[in-house]
Amino acid sequence: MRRFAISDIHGCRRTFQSLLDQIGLSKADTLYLLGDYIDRGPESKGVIDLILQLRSEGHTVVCLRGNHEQMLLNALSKHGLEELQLWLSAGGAETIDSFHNELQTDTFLPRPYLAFIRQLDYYALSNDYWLVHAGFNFNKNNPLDDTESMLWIRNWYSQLKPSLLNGAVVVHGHTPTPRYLIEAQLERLHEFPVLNIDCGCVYKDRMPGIGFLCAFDLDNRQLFFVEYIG
Ligand SMILES: [Mn+2]
Repeated sequence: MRRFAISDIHGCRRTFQSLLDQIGLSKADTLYLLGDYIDRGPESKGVIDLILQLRSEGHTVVCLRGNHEQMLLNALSKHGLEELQLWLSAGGAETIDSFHNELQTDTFLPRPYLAFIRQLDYYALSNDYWLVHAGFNFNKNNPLDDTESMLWIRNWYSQLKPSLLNGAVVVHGHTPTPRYLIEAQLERLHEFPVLNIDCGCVYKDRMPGIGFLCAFDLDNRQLFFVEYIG
């Protein structure tokens, strides 16, 4: 029985599948997905299909909310042109493409996909880990009160208050980080209990060291990487 975390899949279904094959995910394992399933990459619909398929096969998959899922919900609920444009320009156009002509006039996305996105949690606590998309706002007395920061925050490490964690480690994504820096973070978890597992899968070739989807084995404290395969 192992626990894994993966973040920022961004429509890269084939890479996601390949990473699941590499870790040999079993039904006894728990898979934590830290948000940003959709946008930018080629198969946003396919990523959600794969998650729903894993669940229907009996896998335990805990899915958290990313800022990209929130942007989609904002575009739908606020009916503002600005919200819609913001989402489309942040990769939402590719998500719409992935649904081809399956968009619906009453719900926009077919119901199972919309229901999946609406039920996403902001964070998960699992024994010795705090799991979240972007990070936590440690300027709050209780960082677990600030859901907006959980989706969007960057550059928060200097505000970290390890005493609030009670020995837990924060695992997050959201900010693309070169593979060697992720590996370096793992090496010094005992002194700085935070690990960013977003290796910029969908941004391959934009920056050296990124373009990998990363899985973290929470129990064995081991990292797995698969290079973006389209
Ligand atoms: Mn994000």
